[in-house]
Amino acid sequence: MRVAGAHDALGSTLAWQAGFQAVWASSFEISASRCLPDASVLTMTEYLAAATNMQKAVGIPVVADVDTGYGNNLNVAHMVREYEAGRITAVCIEDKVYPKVNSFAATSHDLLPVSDFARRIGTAKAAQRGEDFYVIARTEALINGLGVEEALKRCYAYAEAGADAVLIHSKKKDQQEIVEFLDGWDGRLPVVVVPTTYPQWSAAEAEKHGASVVIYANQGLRATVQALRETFRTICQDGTSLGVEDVIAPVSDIFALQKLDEWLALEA
Ligand code: SPV
Ligand code: MG
Repeated sequence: MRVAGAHDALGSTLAWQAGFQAVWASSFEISASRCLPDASVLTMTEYLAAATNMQKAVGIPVVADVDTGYGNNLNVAHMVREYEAGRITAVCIEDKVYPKVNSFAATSHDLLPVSDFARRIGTAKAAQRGEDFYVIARTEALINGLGVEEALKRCYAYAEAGADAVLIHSKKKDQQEIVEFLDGWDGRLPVVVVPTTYPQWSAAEAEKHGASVVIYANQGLRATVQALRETFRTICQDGTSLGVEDVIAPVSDIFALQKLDEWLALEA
């Protein structure tokens, strides 16, 4: 399964139209859309509102990145109930200490003891009310430099605690430690990978090595930043939008994304 990161309904819709099978409600994207760091600054309510706006717009599942779960196990139970009530299909909780900072930030990434996070996963699973809600356990062991063995040990413990899938994250420039993880994994649960810093590793290769889900977590946001920057700079410099008209979407395209005809038909 291939998943694209987004932070709003528009990005989610474009990912869906492009053929992605799910949308990642990325904490990095959602916080960046407010020009705030991905550092547990926004509240659960704000992340939830973003995720539900995304889910309302698309016919594919939203997988919500819920960081560390926004506090202790009480917060995690509350979070699960709120996301489930918001019709979110899955949440992904990471084993870092709250407050967390984005995995690529040059700072410390302290982990909870494995038994504490396993209990947290158990709490999350016990809190869900229906059958169709999934909890992904994400280990930051490789981000913390603890190695593949520790990452495997943690993921087995999280599987034991009831996780529905595990996510293994790396900030290395190549996929080697992810491949080692996949080679060492016994396949008891699906594995999710996020090839941001090792883009040369294709989804097809990841799947061949046993990954079930590949998340392109932030490429949409980075494309948006680049496109807006170039467009605004050109218009500001030229004093006319003529130089960008051929490369920006026509207004009719925006009307189609808004489903304007369907809305107008309600009053026809
Ligand atoms: C996110 O997209 O918010 C993620 C993935 O958690 S990463 O930014 O790579 O940590
Ligand atoms: Mg995140």
